[in-house]
Amino acid sequence: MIPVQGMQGRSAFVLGMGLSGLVAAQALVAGGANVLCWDDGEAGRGRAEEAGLTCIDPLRGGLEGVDVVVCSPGIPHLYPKPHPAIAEALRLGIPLDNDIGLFFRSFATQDWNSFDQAPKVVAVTGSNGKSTTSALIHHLLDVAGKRSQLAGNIGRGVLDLDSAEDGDVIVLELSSYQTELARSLTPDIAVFTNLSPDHLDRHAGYGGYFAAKRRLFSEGSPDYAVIGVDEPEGQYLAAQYADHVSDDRVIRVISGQKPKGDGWQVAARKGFLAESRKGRQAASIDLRDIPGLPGAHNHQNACAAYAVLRALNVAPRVIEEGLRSFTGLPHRSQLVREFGGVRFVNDSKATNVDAAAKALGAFENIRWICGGLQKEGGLSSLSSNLDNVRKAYVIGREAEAFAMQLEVDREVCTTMQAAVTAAYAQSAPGDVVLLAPAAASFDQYDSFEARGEDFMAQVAGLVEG
Ligand code: UMA
Repeated sequence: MIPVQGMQGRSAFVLGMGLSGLVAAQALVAGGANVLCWDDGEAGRGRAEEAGLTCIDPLRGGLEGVDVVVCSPGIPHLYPKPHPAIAEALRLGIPLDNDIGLFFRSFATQDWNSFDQAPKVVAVTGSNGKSTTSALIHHLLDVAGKRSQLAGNIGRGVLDLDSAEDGDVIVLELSSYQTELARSLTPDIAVFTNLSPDHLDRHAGYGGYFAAKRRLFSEGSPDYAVIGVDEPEGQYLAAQYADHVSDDRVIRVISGQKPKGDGWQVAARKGFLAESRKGRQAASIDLRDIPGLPGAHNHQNACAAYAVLRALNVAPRVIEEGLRSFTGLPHRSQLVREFGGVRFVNDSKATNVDAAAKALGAFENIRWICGGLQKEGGLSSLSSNLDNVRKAYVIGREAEAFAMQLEVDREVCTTMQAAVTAAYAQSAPGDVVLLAPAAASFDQYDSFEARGEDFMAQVAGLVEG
């Protein structure tokens, strides 16, 4: 745990006792703060009390005399409207922060004076590919023999990290909820993967969503900015950050095009990664047969992670070795099994149309398991991605209505078991049974993870039965 600095004898109120809030409260206590907490759920308050923390209702005097309110990322701090406790804190003029802000102010310690190499922080944001890129950077650092730790939106509160040792690299995945609120955001290397609409209600629209992510670059002026420039927002960010076209502090990540000009660039094109610097090709890697990184979207993730490692002076051949041994993350293009010449791939994390489209572009001869709780915007934008689909097997409580919108051969299965059984029974060697729902899981499951686990259990049942 990283004790929070600068709060000795001061008082903090932590809102939300989930993964980030609970450890933030404990880290504040470890730093000598007087801490009060709250969670709207009984289970959250129970967790706090079990950890020896004091819960008090913020709307019944709990915020009196408080120096800072630390808000968990899932709790709206501004849009669509502030949580009532935040509204009260704002009315009282109490500063707001989150665990990310506390982390950046507490990470460096006196011990660093004796280190040969100061620890560094790599922070990754963007709409898609954040988790894979962050996990891949962590893996590549490991292969390169550099000690690293991974936390943030990937499922571990940042203050839960161990204090850094000489030469450590910390890799943080940061969501827009987290970057928007942090009062301190000073990574050494900042990464922006790409931008597409998500969480718009929490940021009052697309501009607010981009502005939240942009703070990672504008607040702390990182030494290196690795920026996906496939969308105008990435191009704008790079152009704002760079002093001139060939400014080496910016590494541009490009998809589907060759690098152009003098700037430092890493491009993914036709399954190859190419690094170009000062107008010359510096390295090239064939990504096509790397099982842990299938598809153009994963090649973009590979380029971003490669760029970070290059900024840390790791040689291309060491990075290539690491890319080849990366096994991917659970529920994201995860190769579950190959059985009777048929591959089973779990991309349960494809909870929206954009992510499902990317998964559909990564494979051929697809038996596509899709459906669930549909998101805004319908499925029409998927129509250009259905060329590789042999047939869709639709799950979910509203499977029939979902299936009606698909312009492809389809079968209403409703349950995962029926879908996996039918897809396998109708498949031929070379086919891929792909779970990429293009919908949230909450109509049938507690989470996308539970849905992916069910898919894997049904596949195991087929193989064993
Ligand atoms: N709560 C309230 N009042 C509310 C809402 C929630 O009291 O109005 C309480 C809940 O009862 C619960 C706690 O707040 O006890 C949950 O807090 P939280 O939703 O902020 O979740 P944490 O468990 O702290 O997890 C958070 C991130 N969650 C969200 O951003 C929603 C996790 O990202 C992250 O891994 C974790 O911190 C550690 O940093 C998850 C996520 O879904 C994976 N992220 C979103 C995404 O990827 O799309 C952004």
